[in-house]
Amino acid sequence: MESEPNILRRHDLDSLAAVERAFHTGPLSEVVKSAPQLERRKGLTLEEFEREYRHQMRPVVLEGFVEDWPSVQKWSFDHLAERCGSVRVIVDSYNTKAAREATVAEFVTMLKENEGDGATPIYLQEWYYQTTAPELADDMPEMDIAQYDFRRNLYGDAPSTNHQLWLGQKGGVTRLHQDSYTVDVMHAQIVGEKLWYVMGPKAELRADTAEGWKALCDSPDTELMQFTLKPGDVVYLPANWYHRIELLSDSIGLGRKCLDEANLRTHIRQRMGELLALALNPDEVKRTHPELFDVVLMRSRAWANRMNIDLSRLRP
Ligand SMILES: O=C(O)CCC(=O)C(=O)O
Repeated sequence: MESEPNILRRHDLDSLAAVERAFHTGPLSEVVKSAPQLERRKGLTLEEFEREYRHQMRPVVLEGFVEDWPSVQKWSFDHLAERCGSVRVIVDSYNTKAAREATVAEFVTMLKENEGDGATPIYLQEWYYQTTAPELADDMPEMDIAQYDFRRNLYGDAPSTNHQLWLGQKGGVTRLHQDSYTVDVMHAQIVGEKLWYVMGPKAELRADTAEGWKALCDSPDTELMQFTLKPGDVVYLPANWYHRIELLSDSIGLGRKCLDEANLRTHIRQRMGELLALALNPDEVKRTHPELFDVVLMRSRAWANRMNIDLSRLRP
């Protein structure tokens, strides 16, 4: 298997660490400080959103778009502990060494005990709350701008992984990545503030050297921008935009993914590609992506389930 030439797209731990390091030291760390702000629009109608942003594949922050959501009005960590304290979640799931299971109530206690200098921020990333705490959905009503999501046509109405809650402490970071399977990102900020850095889908890093980073910073294809997402704001990022997030305060956000029908073919090809690699080339996949193997297997099982595919049979 050939290695991916664009380091930004690699998933091995060394490449992920190199990219994260570049936000703290070297050419990129200087450039991000003065990166242009992503456009912000207030009072955008559905028609304007579709015409000026979605159909042009232009990212935008919709300021105050969900400011009247009950979650934005009343949620806090304590509120969630009272409401669904016994629900089990995986805390720090993006860090294989730190990942651990806890209840929501235990997680909130952990946050309170993890204060002070030198404490590593705790982050509950990608909580698929729809299966374990579906009642929370009432506080985050569906957005009209997300109705184009084609996943419902593909997978039906069963609770899916395209709504995720992200709860974490000031200083928490989600490293630079693109979302899998060519889905658009819509992220609503519920509590606190997050700083986002984004880069366009053509951003490319060929070498983890000062020259490599300088070339990335100088290229017009990189389209580096920043913005702060505040309670009630929603960001729309078309598929394949890179994003890195830093929590400026304790924060709760809702990640809402949307599959644009225009990306259907690519979406299916990527899902099938993953399945075929697992089925036909498992040893090599395990060798080249040890940290991803189990995740991909789990995702593929969930996908087969959603597609009503019975994995114990060869014929329908
Ligand atoms: O808020 C975060 O930390 C990450 C969110 C994200 O990557 C997403 O919604 O796609």
